[in-house]
Amino acid sequence: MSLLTILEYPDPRLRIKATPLVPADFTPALQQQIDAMFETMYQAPGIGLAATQVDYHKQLIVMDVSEEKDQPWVLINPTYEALEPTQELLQEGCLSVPEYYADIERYLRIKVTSLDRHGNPQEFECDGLLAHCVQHECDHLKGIVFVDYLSRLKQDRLRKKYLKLQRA
Ligand code: GNR
Ligand code: NI
Repeated sequence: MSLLTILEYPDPRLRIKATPLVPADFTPALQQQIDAMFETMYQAPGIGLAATQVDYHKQLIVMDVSEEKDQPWVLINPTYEALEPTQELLQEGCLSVPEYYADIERYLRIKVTSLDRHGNPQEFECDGLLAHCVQHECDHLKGIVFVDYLSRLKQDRLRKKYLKLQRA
């Protein structure tokens, strides 16, 4: 087992923008990084983990939204587009903001384009929780945390609360 440390809000490293992976990045070391991210995500437990959260600033996401936790997904250099303008509210949590939940509005249906763990192109359409999760993880790669969508007042309270918890 090699568990990685998950950065916690308001750690400034969560604001670093991830860079795309290039063909030369597809090494055994990358496969080890992906496996370590899955172990970390399953152990947490979470349904997704972006590389940014483990202080690795490349465009890499691991996800598994299945009940049985037997459908690992790897998204590398992901992009998405909305399939319709409809947005929906869904309660989100984040491993980098432990034990805090908020309703966040995101596209209901999206088309995702990315590479898989071997660098092969993959494309899929999704909705509901999976679509929310992809948008949440893609935000992490851009340095965005879901609490950024909340009011300034709520963000100020959260920042203070988590700084205090981390000092303790
Ligand atoms: O485990 C997680 N659950 C979740 C629920 C709703 C929307 C998004 C998520 S992602 C989150 C794990 C995490 O922090 N990923 O970055
Ligand atoms: Ni998150």
